[in-house]
Amino acid sequence: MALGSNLGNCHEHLDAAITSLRAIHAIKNLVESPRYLTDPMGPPDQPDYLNSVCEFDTQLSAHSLLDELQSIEIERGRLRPTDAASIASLRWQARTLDLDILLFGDSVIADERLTVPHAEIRSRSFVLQPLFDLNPALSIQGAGAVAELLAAANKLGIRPA
Ligand code: A4P
Ligand code: MG
Repeated sequence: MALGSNLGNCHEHLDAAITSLRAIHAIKNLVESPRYLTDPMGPPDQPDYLNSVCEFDTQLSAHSLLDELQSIEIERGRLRPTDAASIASLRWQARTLDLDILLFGDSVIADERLTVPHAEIRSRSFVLQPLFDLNPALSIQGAGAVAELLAAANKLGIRPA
């Protein structure tokens, strides 16, 4: 799972997300990667991001996990518009907390709510680096070894937080 924040007290948003995830009974053995400060991808007139990833065991389905992640985002003040115009204008804009499912075991999911593995996982060094930190031997279904993807990705703009 990926965590990202670039509005308000970013460490506090990530800490709160980790605490909320640990409080869910169906989530066990959660480990967070180191955190990184990263240049914003998307509109440049926004603060740098604080990014990390975490892994855990869960009995939740991927869709139930997404429900949990979205309610944690809303608890931390994330605006989630429902009309198409606002969704389009807020895409990749600054946010208090963004929680994405990167991988769900070896599952491949493609429906109207979920794309797993995450559609952008192979090119984003701000998720590849912390994934590599947690598990250097990790391989992504359909994309290959994280170590190789990271070597090929542009690592500019990523520094330890
Ligand atoms: N969705 C589909 N697949 C997934 C998944 N694997 N995990 C759907 C989570 N959600 C998934 O997401 C929009 C919809 O994607 C959800 O309703 C869900 O059903 P969202 O979180 O509401 O919107 P978003 O995050 O603004 O959109 P998007 O396009 O997913 O943005 P990204 O890809 O999350 O990028 N720069 C840096 N340095 N670090 C960042 O973390 N993040 C973003 C956001 C932009 N720039 C960044 C960073
Ligand atoms: Mg998201």
